[in-house]
This record gives sequence, structure tokens and C-alpha cells, in this order.
Amino acid sequence: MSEFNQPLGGNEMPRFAGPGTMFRLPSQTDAQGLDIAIVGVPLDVGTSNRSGTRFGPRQIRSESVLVRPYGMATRAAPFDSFQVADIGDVPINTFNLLKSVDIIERYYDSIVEAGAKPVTLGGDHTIALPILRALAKKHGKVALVHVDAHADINDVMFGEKIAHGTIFRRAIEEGLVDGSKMIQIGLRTTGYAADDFDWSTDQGARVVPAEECWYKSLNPLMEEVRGQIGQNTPTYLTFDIDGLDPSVAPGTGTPEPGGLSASQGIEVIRGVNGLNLIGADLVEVSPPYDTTGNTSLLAANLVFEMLCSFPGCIRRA
Ligand SMILES: [Mn+2]
Repeated sequence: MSEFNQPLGGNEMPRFAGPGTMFRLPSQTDAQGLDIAIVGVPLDVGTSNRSGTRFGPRQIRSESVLVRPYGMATRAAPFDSFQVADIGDVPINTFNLLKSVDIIERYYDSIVEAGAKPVTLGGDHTIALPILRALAKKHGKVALVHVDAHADINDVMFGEKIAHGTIFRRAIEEGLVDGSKMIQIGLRTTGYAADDFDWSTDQGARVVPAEECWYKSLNPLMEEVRGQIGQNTPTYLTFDIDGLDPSVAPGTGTPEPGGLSASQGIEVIRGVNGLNLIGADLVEVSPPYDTTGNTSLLAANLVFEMLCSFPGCIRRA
């Protein structure tokens, strides 16, 4: 019997029933007493194309009913290792993006103050900025492992400084992320200019275009990433589902062909194990475009893999 919260098992309650929380974990209203707080941020007013990520947290929770508590390949036992609960959704203001960004930052301030590490269900990618603002107050500049089809380093979008495609330029400018410890994986397809990704490399970031990932395991890449970041550096993992190929993750707002496979996405998340992970997010799942539920199901499994990659996660023999 574990001392920690356990997901409600499929032999205690049918998987299609029971609580609507992530992994059917207990819920609580704040992050007190938790090692890891699972949080939903139902925001989609920062998106530039298809909307719908406001429904992401609820749908990822819904598909998470099929996720079981042990990792069969990694032997990871996150629910025997950490106290985890679902603390619900951030009450964003869906009529005002900038106010929502401030609401999210304050909400994550309280998670950080409680000593918990946030694992976030998005929501569009804008949410990573206020999350990083809150984390940097405690940790200083963090390393960033960023899976995405896009660099999200535009200076402005439609004249706006904050939108889902500008956040990592803001994060570097504000000193939240160490450019020399930022790795962007899966970038691809078309841009506004041929040098669109150069701003990242000018900051010292490593850009790994999707083409460099095609046809191979990403385990060697992740070994290099661990070496570049170093095991003690506070590290944040931000996983935009559109980093994966639309054939495995069609339910998203700005899909791009030629992306990572599901297994490569899993390799990246498992490859973060060994780093000082202080938080993670899974963003840009848009259920209206996820007609089979497979994108949300994959997202739920990727969130499980994130839990397994936090430092101190027990591996069963
Ligand atoms: Mn993104």
C-alpha cells in the first residue's frame, strides 16, 4: 500500500466511469502537500489559426482513464514515488488574453510557493510564458527542452507581443530561459523568412529541425541534450503536440506535416530523465479537431511519461 495518492484502478471502477480527474487521481483545490500538481489551463485565445485548445484539459483528462500506473518499458512507478493530485483548472479570463496571462502567473506562483512541481494540461502555448515567469522567480534562468513544429520566437504576431507564437522570444528577453540551455526539437515546414529560426541559434539555442529526426531514434540526441544542460540545472519541458506528425496527432490548431512519431516523442520525454526537471507542460491539443480521441489519448500517455521523468521516480526491478 503506497503512502501516496493512487489512480483509481480499472478493477475498482470501470475505466469509462468514476472521477473526471487526470488519471482518476484524487482532486484538491490547491497544491499544498503535493510533489507534483496536475493543472489544466483551458486557454485558446492566444492561437493564430484553428481554436479549440480551451477544451484540451478536459479531453486529455477524459482519455487518461486508460493510462495505468506503471511504465512497462521504463519500470517507472510515479505514483509510488510522488504525491500527485489534480488541482483543477486555472480560471482564465477568456475575453482577455493579457489578463489571462497574469491570472496564470499568479496561480503558478501559489503552486511554486507550495513547493509542488506543475505538470500542465494546455491550453495553447501562450501559457508557457506565465508558467516560466512563476518558475523563474524561484529557480532563476531555467533550461528549456522544447518540442514543437514551430520555434515560437516571433517578435510580434498581428502586432501583439504576447501570443502563442512569441513566447520563447519573450522568455529569453525576460531572462526566464538560458538561451545556451534551450533545445528546440521538431521545427519544420514553412516560415515567413528563410532565417526564421536564426534568432534562436543567435541566443545560443540548439535547433533540431524535424529533418534531423527523421528515420531514427532520438535517444542519442537526448544524451547530448543531457550533456548540454547538465544534471543540476533547473529544467522545464514544454511539449507542443504539433511537434508530432499530424498522422499521430491531428487534433491541434497549427498542424505541420513531417513531424516526430509518437515513439520519438516518448523518447524525448524519457530522455529528460536524469535532468533536474522542475515542471512540464503538454499544450495545443484541440479536441474539436481530434475526432477519434487519439490525440488526447496520446497526450495523456505523454503526460504519464512526464511524471516518470521527474527526478526521484522509482524504477521497479
Ligand atoms: Mn508551440
